[in-house]
Amino acid sequence: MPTIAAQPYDFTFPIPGTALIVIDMQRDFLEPGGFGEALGNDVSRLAPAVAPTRALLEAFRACGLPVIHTREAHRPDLSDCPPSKRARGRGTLRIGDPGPMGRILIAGERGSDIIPELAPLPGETVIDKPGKGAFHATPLQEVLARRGITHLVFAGVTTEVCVQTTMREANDRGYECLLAEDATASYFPAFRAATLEMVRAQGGIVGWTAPSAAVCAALRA
Ligand code: TIU
Repeated sequence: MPTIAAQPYDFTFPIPGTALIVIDMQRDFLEPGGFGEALGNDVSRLAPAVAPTRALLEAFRACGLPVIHTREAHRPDLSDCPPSKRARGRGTLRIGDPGPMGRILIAGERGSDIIPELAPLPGETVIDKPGKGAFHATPLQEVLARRGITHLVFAGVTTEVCVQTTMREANDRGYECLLAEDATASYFPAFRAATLEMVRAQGGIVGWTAPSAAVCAALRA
């Protein structure tokens, strides 16, 4: 089985049996005029994760391994958005409000699209999720079970919100999880760094971390 020089120790993964999961690389988080900016964030902070995520996509696709994309996106009638979530943040625009890229964080709107550089290919699974974690109220677990996936490599945004929540959900469900260090970003660089530390502390209590280049090299070998 291929092995990645990871922290806190080597990560060995099966082929097949490993999937890439790209969390919420949407206009709403990475481009001006979306949810991230409405919450008061500098969205340019997420840009460094794009090229490493693209490299991972290409490496997984080249090996014929599954790629799963998620989008944080609500139904147009907001029936899957708890009022508590909509009220939170007190942003200039709230979930469901019309913005420059359509309604904020609503499925089917332009802002909800995955950015063009990381667009899903036909046949790749795209999961819309109403929560921060990708397992909550979605078919993700069935999708992984059907494909015999036991190991997950994570990329996406933001590190300490949707990526970490999903990784913790996956860890509790028995998946072996690795977070690609440079393929994830936060509006708060210190939170990204802290999340990487938290994941791999205590002998990998949530999982492993490694640079995307190490993941790609293991896949090429
Ligand atoms: N606000 C923030 O950092 N993140 C989110 O609201 N969602 C995701 O992380 N995708």
